Amino acid sequence: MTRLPALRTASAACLLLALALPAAAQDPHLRASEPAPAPIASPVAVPLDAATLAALPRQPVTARVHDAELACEGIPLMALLRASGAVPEGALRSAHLGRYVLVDARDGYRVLFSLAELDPGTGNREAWLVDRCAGAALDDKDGPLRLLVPGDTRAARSVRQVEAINVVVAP
Ligand SMILES: Nc1nc2c(c(=O)[nH]1)N[C@H]1C(S)=C(S)[C@@H](COP(=O)(O)O)O[C@H]1N2
Ligand SMILES: [Mo]
Repeated sequence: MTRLPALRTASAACLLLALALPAAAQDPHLRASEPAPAPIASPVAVPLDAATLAALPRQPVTARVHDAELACEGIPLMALLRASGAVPEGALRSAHLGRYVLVDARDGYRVLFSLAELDPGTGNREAWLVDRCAGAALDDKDGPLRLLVPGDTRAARSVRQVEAINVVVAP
């Protein structure tokens, strides 16, 4: 029975220690201050100037528009979004899943894509910004820039006369 007082002292010491320790040290899921995520600018205008586009790798792409098969060349939209800094490299974190890509045309036509839909690691829907089809630069009716979305059943999002592309945080 001589060990009892010692035990009592030990448990009192444990209790004191537990009270003294900050919550973060007891619970690995709690931190004293969680780093606040940087706010995402919105809208972010994607540059469409010739120098920006020329710096990106061009590839051939085909798409069916109505009954015609268009053979064009251009750059993957996602490569442009990343290179211009509008979209970060790597896996999309939660805040970016609430963003969309708005494409405006000179004739007032506009379409949008969710960023997650376009992301190769998520929806993986291919969209291309093209400037040449059938071996020639696009004319004023279609170009000088046009979107192609080869995987869409209907070509309604293959925007002609692309004037602006913005990445927007959904309200
Ligand atoms: N700027 C612009 N782009 C547009 C449209 C439009 O009205 N304006 N129509 C869309 C639709 S509904 C289709 S089916 C295709 C038609 O492409 P085409 O004109 O090359 O046949 O373009 C798409 N892109
Ligand atoms: Mo259409």
